[in-house]
Amino acid sequence: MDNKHVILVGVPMDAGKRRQGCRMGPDAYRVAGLDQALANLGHQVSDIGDIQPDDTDVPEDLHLFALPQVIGWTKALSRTAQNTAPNGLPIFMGGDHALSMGTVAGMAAHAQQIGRPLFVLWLDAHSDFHTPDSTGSGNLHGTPVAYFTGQTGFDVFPHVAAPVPTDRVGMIGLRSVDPAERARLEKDHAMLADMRSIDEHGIKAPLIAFLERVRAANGILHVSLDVDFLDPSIAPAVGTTVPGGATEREAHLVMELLHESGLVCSLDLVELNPFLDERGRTAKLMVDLAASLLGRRIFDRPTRSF
Ligand code: 6HN
Ligand code: MN
Ligand code: MN
Ligand code: MN
Repeated sequence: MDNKHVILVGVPMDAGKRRQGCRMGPDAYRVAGLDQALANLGHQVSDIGDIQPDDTDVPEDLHLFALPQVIGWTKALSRTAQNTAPNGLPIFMGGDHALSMGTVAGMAAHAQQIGRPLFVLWLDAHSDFHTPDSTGSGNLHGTPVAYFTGQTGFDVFPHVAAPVPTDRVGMIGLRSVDPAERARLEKDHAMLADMRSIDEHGIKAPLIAFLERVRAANGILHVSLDVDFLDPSIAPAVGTTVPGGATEREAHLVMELLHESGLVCSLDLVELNPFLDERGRTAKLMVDLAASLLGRRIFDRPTRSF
């Protein structure tokens, strides 16, 4: 097995939406034993602690929740991704999904440095493809994909040095996409696998097709895992639950196939709200999924009671 240097980055970010609690995510992953689960697989694991947002003098915006804070986080996270990626595989322990503005922008800059294209796998009930103009909620966790693919409307945000073309984004698990996002997605060409198509054809086929494209382009792959990708019955600790999500085995299969691909360079674990959890079950499931992505095999899963 290939041993990696895994770099855990705590991102206690709650600025991407009004409902608070995701700031407790990094500590929930630590309490649930993420570092030990990955070390048990033979990896070298470093936890660099929690990072903080940069200061910024951008003014508040009436329509957008906590805009200055999100911009400060985006700057700090882009820099952290670029600084950690050359030394290992960063896992960003969120924190809400607005953190992916910074992590993906930074990973894309890193990919450009090493001369390989970055691809992004978005595992989420939502497409998070709003712009600051189209968002109805004003919650910026609904906008990261539009930001890092270089859509217009992000003028006050840090410039994205290496936007990820939309056709290098794959989305699996979709079941709640707003009309403005849908219009934009139909115009652009992300690889989309909604839950209807997963019910009909399974979750393996679209993932394998996407991974083949990454491999053919000699790309590297950033994975962004939103807790609400999972069905709320197995992962209640998220503020934006949508019924009809991925089952435990579907999610593990995705992670196992990602491990076998050898293409993953970085991972976001986002939207865990420990305030909404039941005896840590969601945090533990997310740790188990990260372990599958890093090579834990099916027979080595722990027996667990709640
Ligand atoms: N997430 N489309 C909704 C909105 O408020 O823009 C929900 C966004 C959910 C965000 O999944 O990270
Ligand atoms: Mn999301
Ligand atoms: Mn979501
Ligand atoms: Mn038994």
